[in-house]
Amino acid sequence: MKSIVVGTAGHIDHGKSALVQALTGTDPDRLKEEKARGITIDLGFAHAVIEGLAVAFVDVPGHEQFVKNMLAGVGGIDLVVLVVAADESVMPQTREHFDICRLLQVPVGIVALTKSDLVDDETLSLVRLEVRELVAGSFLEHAPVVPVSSKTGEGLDAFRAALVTAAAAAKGRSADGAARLPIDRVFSMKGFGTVVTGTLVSGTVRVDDELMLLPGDRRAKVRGVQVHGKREDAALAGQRAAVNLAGVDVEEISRGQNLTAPDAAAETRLADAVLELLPDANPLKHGARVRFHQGTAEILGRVSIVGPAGEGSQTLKPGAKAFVRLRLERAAVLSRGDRFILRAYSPAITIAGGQILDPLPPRTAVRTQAAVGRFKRLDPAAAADRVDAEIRAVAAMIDSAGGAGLPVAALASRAGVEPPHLALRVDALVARGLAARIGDSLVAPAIIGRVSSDLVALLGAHHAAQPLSEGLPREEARERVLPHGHPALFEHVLDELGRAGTVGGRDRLALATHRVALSPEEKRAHDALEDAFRSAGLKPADAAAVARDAKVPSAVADRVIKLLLRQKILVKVDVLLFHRDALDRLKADVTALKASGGKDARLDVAAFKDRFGVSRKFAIPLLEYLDRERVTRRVGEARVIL
Ligand SMILES: Nc1nc2c(ncn2[C@@H]2O[C@H](COP(=O)(O)OP(=O)(O)OP(=O)(O)O)[C@@H](O)[C@H]2O)c(=O)[nH]1
Ligand SMILES: [Mg+2]
Repeated sequence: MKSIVVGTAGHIDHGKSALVQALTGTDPDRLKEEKARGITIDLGFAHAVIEGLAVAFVDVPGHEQFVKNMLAGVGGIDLVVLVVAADESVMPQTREHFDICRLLQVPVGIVALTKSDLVDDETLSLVRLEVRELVAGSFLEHAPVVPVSSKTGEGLDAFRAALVTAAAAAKGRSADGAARLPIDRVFSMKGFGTVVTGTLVSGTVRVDDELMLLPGDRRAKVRGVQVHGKREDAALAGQRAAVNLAGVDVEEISRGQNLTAPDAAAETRLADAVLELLPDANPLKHGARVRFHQGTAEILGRVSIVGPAGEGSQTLKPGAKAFVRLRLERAAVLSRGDRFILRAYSPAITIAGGQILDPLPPRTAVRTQAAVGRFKRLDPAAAADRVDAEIRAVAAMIDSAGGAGLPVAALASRAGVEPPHLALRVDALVARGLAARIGDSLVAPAIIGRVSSDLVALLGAHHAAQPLSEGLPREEARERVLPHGHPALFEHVLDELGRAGTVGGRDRLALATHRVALSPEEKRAHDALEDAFRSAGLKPADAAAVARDAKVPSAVADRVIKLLLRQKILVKVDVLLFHRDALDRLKADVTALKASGGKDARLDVAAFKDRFGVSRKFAIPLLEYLDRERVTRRVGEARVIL
């Protein structure tokens, strides 16, 4: 059965609740205070099946003090019934509620001229005219205007027929999206525990799902689901659902929070958006404090107008559209594409509405021309279609992510891409040259090019400054060209440069063209020192003495010895330096001892001293070296040859 969520809207006392009751048999006013005062205060809910269509009604209060409750109800509706009492016609909250629905882009609606039993035909025609004037040029321009009396029942059949026809035009919500349910009520039910209700604006909620409560980052498991008062295995987008949760107490949840799939939306206090100021609102100043309404949440915040500071840029004119950055005083749960309403801080009247462009924007300045450029890329109004809009926006997010990259998961939570489309969008971004996939992230090709050329320049500079060094330590190179970047990006760039034959090396990176360049003096020192150490064998030479004998200045000797060590021609054992060949021979000789000495070949310090002609002072570090090299293993005072 097709189902739809229908919201009422309209001025106080115009007959919204009475109409819902007439259609469903349920009085949506459930609070004691509502009964006593004869008005709706908070949201009311009722449902009915009308000509095979399952209709869930969200009845809202008309009182100007309770517009915030109205806003909590209207967020997820598919169709609005704008209620205008025939005996009063269009009143202030008729306009305000209508503006809100228009700004939230409620797709379709119908107008009910209620209390038709109280007026004559002439008055009815007059009210009709006033309504037509109000809705001219809007989504309700061609909406049916149906006179009804909840008292006599007159017009109700025509109203039901109009509702079913209009519902056919309401586009369904996507059950493929990530599950998101802005919570409008929380209560505890005996025998069940915590229950939250709300309109499932996208995705599917199934029994046993592990979901998140945001803000707050709490996990909750779905124990049961009810739709229209019946137990179900799942609730789908576009349905009102009651969800029984395990693992959370009622006290921990409140209206305004969201029940979502992991990665469905971002928890954020900063959001970039496009805003439309109502024609009859006051001018909106840069930095103005406002009430931000999204889903079922109301959060105080400030609005920054985007663009270079200049004449007129400090204030937004009534009726104007602008890019803005919202700075919220508490966390909201947002994704790209979410619609929201702004009300003035005081008096609390509706002044604007808009759409989120980026719920996790980079913390860069917004009063610049560069910021305007970024917003234009995020703005769906500039795109050919929805797919194009998503790709342009994600590309802008990738660019501003720089070397850190944009995690693929952010395409869903931040860019609002539906999970089944993630892989397609990634492919399209790569195919269009807008992104490269690096591990779990997307990185702008320009960044890869930048890191690559920075690394080549850095290595060039290093070789020029230190011609004796074979290269720059890998970690140091990464720190210098990509301090906060994605680690896989550096490896990717190195791979590319390696494959192209530009850069080589493992622990130390060098340009392929680099050769350790020795000056004639260094070359002479290199040969002299190497010869001296080679002929010293296992009697380690004193570096300073060798340098002195070869007439090499000590600064040059230091440099050249470091080079010999890096080249692994010299090896440091403890504080002693040996030529590599001497140590290799030692290892071979000790191993050969085993061949001649049988299975249980042992070597003690005294035997070692005799055999290799070294003093005790050098024997011990050398034996320990052999242990480390796994040629021998120490057993008590002796060594077993392995
Ligand atoms: N004569 C007549 N009275 C009606 C009709 N519909 C509603 N009323 C009366 O109008 C009053 C207000 O009706 P509600 O349905 O509570 O109005 P509402 O729009 O829900 O008001 P709020 O929720 O407070 O904004 C009640 O006394 C109803 O009995 C109607 O069709 N004919
Ligand atoms: Mg009411």
